[in-house]
Amino acid sequence: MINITLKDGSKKTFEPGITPEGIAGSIASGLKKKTVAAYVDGVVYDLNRPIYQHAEVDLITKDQPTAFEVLNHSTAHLMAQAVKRLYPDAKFGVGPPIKEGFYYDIATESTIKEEDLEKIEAEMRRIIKEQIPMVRDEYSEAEAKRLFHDDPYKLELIDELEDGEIISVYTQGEFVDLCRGGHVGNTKHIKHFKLLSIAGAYWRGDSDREMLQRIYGTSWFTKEDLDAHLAKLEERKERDHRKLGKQLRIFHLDRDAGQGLAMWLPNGYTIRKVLEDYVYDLERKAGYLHVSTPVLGTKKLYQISGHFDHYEEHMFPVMERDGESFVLRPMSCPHHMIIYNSELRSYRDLPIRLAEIVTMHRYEASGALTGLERVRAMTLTDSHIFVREDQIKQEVLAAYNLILRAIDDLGLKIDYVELALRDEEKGKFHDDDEKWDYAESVMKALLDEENISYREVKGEAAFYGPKIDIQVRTAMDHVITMSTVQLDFLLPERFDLTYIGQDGAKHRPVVIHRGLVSTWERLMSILLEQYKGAFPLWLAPIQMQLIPVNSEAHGEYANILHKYFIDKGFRSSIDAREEKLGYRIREGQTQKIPYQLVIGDNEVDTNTVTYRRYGEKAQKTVSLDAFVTLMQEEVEAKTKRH
Ligand code: TSB
Ligand code: ZN
Repeated sequence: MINITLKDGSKKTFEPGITPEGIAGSIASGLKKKTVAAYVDGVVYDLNRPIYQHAEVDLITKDQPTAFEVLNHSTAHLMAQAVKRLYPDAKFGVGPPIKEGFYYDIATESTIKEEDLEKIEAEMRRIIKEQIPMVRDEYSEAEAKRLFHDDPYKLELIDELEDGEIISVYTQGEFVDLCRGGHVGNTKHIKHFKLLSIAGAYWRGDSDREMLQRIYGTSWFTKEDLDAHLAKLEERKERDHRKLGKQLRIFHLDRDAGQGLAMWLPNGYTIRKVLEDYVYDLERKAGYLHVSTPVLGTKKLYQISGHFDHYEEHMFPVMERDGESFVLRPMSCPHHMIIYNSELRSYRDLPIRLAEIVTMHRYEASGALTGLERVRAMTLTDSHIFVREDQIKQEVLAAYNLILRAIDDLGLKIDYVELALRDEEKGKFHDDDEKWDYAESVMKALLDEENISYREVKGEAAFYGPKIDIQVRTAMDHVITMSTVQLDFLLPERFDLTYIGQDGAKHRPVVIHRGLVSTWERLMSILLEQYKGAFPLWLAPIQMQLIPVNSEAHGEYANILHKYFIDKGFRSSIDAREEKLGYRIREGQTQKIPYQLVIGDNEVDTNTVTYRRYGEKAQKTVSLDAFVTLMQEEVEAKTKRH
């Protein structure tokens, strides 16, 4: 007999070979139904894996996160078996559970298409009905290699296992797979699943190796959970800025133009221009001085700054001409340091707040590129603020508050504030411990004093200093940085920045790097997702659309109105096509235009406008003047609607 100690400390004895399922069943039939697997001495055991030794057993029930992983991993195997039946030449890469489901990488001569997923699902349902057990066996390395002799992927994985590691192989009917395990024991336990999509994925994530076909899916314990998850995915897709950006003609990406090199379409550029004017004005009023510097700089400039020591992997390679070396800048700080140094500065001049809307280029791995959210060419609402030590606190706070003001005007929701610190990773950060400790302690003290709640994250700092990052959550549930305030004692030294103090001697200023509302690219992705494309009036690329009911009878008045609105500074458009009224209205709505003005006899006769606000049902008729005032007030109020 073996002694099993359960989580609550109770002990039971069983015949050797008892399974987690057997243990659960010996306690209560309800528990048996809920149990999916178990930790046996800390190792995840399949529901049907026999236990032969005295052990501590912690049953994994459906309500635990690990249970979801076990179920999804099992469903990946189920899918692989179905794929193998349908595509006998299929070989398999890796098939792990992921946050919301699973995937499996597949190599086959056939191209699996989106519409084939249903066929695979049907085969999976057949296998479930066959109630096939998932049986675990242990192999030596030599045996495992013999078993998988014609499967290069599995052989590579076996080669990478630590010496002496137990190699487990699962047999599921005619299907055999190398796997660490944690399975639900029998295909009959899988019920509510869906295959979602198919994408290309390099073997081992290495772009020099072959491309496999990756099928994503998700699997749940109840139909309600599955349905709720699918509804969430649907809503997420509707909110995804890549979809909205196409639908609303905001930006365009093209392989020939280059990955991650986005082009702004007329609608997108209109918004960008409004934002640029807004930021310029906001900063000017807050005492910032605007400058403009080139996208190209010498290699030397970035050697002085330390970018070549700590940031080279994010930079495009050096270009040579006439014996000189240049780089596309990944940041503007070095240029701003040089501008600071171009004049003699006195303590009375500080703080000096240099601001620039900076176009810069960064090498981001192609797999990381995401629509406008993560790109390779980007334009940042940047600033470098040069301060005396005694001004650090007030200027970091002023920068932070200006950021909050902009976020409020834009009507955006933030997820949390992060304090990004360095960690031990060599090479990623400059190595002056004293400077680091001081800069980090200044930032912490400041946040604490101001009662700003934040999460500390190690390893996410800039190479030159700690950052306060304002984080937002994307439709795809990624957390990304929007705004940032960074404290830097390094670059002032690297560029030998000085000012003349009250004492007549030279002193070193401190630099605060600040990104106001991210890059236009990332900001646009955030705006699109948070507004689901229905921009507030001040940002909307087209603010009003005039629709004459009949172009002959009402076209002229519509044209007069259109010109009048344009003159008043509004972005008006007119749709006088010979299409049905209802069709034109619906099309305007898919473009999420804030105001639609339908112009018929009544409007022409009484010099009025009849409008409908996007998202509202009722139409209103008002005088032209009243309408203009309403529009002006709404633009003025930005996102603070009355
Ligand atoms: C604030 N030198 C500082 C600057 O003075 C700097 O460049 N900081 S940064 O590296 O954190 O980048 C600033 C902001 O650019 C980030 O907070 C983020 O919002 C945005 N950003 C960074 N990388 C990308 C990218 N690949 N695509 C789009 N936006 C990006
Ligand atoms: Zn900077």
